[in-house]
Amino acid sequence: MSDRTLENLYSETRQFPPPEQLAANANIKAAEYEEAAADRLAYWAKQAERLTWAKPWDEVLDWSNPPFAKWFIGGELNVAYNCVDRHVEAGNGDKVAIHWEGEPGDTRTITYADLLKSVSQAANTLTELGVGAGDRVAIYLPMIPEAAVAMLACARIGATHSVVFGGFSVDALSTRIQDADAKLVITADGGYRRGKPSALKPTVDEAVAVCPSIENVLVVRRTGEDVAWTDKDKWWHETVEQASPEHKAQPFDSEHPLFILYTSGTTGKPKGILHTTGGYLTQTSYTHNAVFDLKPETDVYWCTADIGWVTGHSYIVYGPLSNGATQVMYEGTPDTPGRDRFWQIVDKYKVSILYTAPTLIRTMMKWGDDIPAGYDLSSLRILGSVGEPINPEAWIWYRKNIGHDNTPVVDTWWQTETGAVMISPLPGVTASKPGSAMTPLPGISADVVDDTAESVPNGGGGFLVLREPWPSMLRTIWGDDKRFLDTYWSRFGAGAGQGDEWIYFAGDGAKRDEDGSIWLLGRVDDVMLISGHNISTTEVESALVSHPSVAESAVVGATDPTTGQAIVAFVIPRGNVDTSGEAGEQLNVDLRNHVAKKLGPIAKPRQIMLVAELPKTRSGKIMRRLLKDVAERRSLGDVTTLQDSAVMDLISAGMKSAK
Ligand code: 6R9
Repeated sequence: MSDRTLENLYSETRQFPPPEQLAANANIKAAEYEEAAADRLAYWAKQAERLTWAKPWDEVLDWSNPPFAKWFIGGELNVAYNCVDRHVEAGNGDKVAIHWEGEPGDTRTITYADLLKSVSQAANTLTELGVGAGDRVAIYLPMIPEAAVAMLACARIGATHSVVFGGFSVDALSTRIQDADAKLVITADGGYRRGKPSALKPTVDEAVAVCPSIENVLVVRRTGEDVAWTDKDKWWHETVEQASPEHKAQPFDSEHPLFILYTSGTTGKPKGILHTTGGYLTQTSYTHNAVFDLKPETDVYWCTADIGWVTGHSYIVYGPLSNGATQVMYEGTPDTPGRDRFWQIVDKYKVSILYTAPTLIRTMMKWGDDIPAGYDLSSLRILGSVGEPINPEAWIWYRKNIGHDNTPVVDTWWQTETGAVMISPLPGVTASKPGSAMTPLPGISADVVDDTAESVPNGGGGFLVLREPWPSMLRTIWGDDKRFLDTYWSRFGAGAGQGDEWIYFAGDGAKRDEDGSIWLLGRVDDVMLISGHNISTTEVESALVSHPSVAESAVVGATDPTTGQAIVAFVIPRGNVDTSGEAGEQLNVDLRNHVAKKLGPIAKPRQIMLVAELPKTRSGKIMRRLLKDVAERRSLGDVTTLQDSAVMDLISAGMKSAK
């Protein structure tokens, strides 16, 4: 982004207050914003008391060596004890922790007592395999309960886990193992995806061959397919399931490393984001309770994320389990065996809180309203969204078709780096606007600034920053403090040699509307510069999605001789739309005019490509960088984090035939 500010072109006036009953019984009321503003650290200290500490902390925050924060200094706790043991000790051992649904339709019901047994057994096995506090363990598993068990077993013995998406390549897995110098890999023979077994073990075998730090490989049997076997391999069922179920959790220091999670970003090698113990668990537990208004006695919660994404860490494992929630965990894809799988699961388990991603919501829009309409979704009371800006039309569709038009939608902004939700409506307090993440949570200080770190006025756009440290913030990039400083702290404030305030640069564009609500506008790197105007990809995409024929879109700025860059849009039509011949050409014209009408002529796309799919990461984020390569007719850059590589071949072929 080259200019001082980002254009604000999209206007949205719809607003939805919380249902009365929900507001009256909400876990968090409006007064908490003031309470936190009056004394932020006291507020966080109060939230930390949600957890069971073996030793109380002496000081809430040590910010004496910024930007290296320490939270709850001197405190000690065990994360697994907090997520499992204490619920059993409180008499909730028989409560269901996980309703697991395998893709082929097999199911498992896991109570907190079952979880305690498995986590203890796994902790004993890890110890026997020579893994101790501070050692790193790579986890490369499908969405099976053992993934959560493996993470908790590491936490229990103080080993630092590094979860890698099941299905990432040999190269992605081996570079992550090497960067963290991991001792053990926990994997499976495979998992089920799209109706077939999908092998994992061969990838691990190849990776381990180039990773001498790995001493053992623990293998869960999931698909039962044949696997090659080496002398490092141990079956999970022959070790963990035979181990003693007695294990006493030792407390660890509040700043003990809990996990590393790699984010790929747009350039350079993946960054190992490091999270620690007390602050991370405090904020994941607090936000899961506040943002989803969790009532652990009655709610059934379902987060559709993969465990390989930070959302799976914070909102499948640590947040919900620390709160004693009952949740659904699903192994497979949303279209197997049919496109109704999600709604069938919601209906079957009477899910009351659903947390998913805009990419899935837009896919469901594309598939058609009649699919969810065929199920009883009346159990749902709160809907969440995470991962990308949610276009206003997708937000409305979600609320109307999934949330029977009276369910709050919480659009939660956060990052791997922030560890937990930072900006979000509170479902019992906030009158939400479709497409806006609204305001920072109590205790969080977010701002939208221009390139001199001045707050933009209401109605203005710029960069999203965080002005105060928060409990679940990343502590550094694993093994690379300098890159930590350069990436997040050297853009603004003290880290950039200006003033003495340390300002965290999130890398996202944002605007603040006339009421002060925050709207996320996509990655700053993706902002388009059209005739001297900074235009966000998000606003143009939202304008396209507001056309009744469009389900999903991605726009990029492609080099243009007259305007510097011009907008090229890739559009997925809704299922019932005719795109053949003349109808397709007419749609193309209509869409370009529609955007110009909605946002002004400056935002009119130069070209629109109708496509069947868009390139996405495993966590469902659109990879605009690859579309830009196509739009500028270059060969494709790094495709290793792409969910489905065939998609790019189709799009490139379409572009070639498009003159
Ligand atoms: C949790 C997660 C972080 C980036 C972030 C932003 C985008 C996430 C969003 C959102 C708009 C939201 N993002 N949530 N943008 N509205 N509600 O996604 O972490 O995978 O590290 O990605 O995702 O661009 O900076 P991560």
